[in-house]
Amino acid sequence: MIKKAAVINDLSGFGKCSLTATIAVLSVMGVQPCPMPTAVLTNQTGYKNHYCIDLTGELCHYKEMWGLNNECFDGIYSGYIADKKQVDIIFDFINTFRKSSTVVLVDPVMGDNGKLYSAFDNETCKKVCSLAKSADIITPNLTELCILTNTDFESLNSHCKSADFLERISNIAKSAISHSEQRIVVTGIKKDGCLYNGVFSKRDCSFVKSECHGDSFSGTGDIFASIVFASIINSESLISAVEKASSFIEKATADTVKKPYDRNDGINFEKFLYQLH
Ligand code: PXL
Repeated sequence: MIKKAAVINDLSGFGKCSLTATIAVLSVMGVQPCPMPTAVLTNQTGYKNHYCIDLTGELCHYKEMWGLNNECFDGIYSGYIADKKQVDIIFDFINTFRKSSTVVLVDPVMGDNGKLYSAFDNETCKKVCSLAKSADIITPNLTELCILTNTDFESLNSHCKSADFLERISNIAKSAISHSEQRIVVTGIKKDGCLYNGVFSKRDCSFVKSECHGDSFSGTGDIFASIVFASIINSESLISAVEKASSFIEKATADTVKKPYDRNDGINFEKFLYQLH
């Protein structure tokens, strides 16, 4: 039987993020994605113009119908939340479908580069932070780690040239672990022209280093989290999952910056997907 995962995220027409990324990555990695769309957008919200069809009122039908059909999932992935009211629905969904073997990954999508995404306010962030606590794995970027831990991003990032920058991040990440089995992957840490991804559990901590190409692009966090998620469902170790995700992003961003680009359009990941097979 093919492994199945519920993927709770938005569908954006442009930006190569959210479901567009997750469906592609999971499929090529042999995991069936079962999408539960939180919203349908013309574009991700970083573009100058976008229109969002919020699906909060429809989400309850997924639990109901999938429950009636006796569906079950090897993994549940939650990403972009279009309204704070969605968090309670997602909690309920997870509580209904989670078994001891289900991998629950929460990507606490809230912001990047020290700023909240345009549709987010403090109330929504609080709800996303509460959802993150219940996950087996969370994949915040540095901005989101700061929100999760009430850390000031600017003051943390002002140490980015210091020898102890990664150690500071380790201490903060460890403080964000909400239960003994939870693991945290902190993505997209920029230091000395390189990119680091940190992997943390109660006992262990390590960093995977890669080359940094260009800006912080739309969708890279979603592609990264999707590769980690599918790898874990496929019984790989977390560190090898992060190495795989990190080298994939490195290749696709290196290819993207060869030509003029707009960070909002995301990265050339399609042509490398076959390598995840
Ligand atoms: O990749 C994160 C993301 C997902 N979905 C939407 C977004 C963003 C980031 O801007 O706007 C709609």
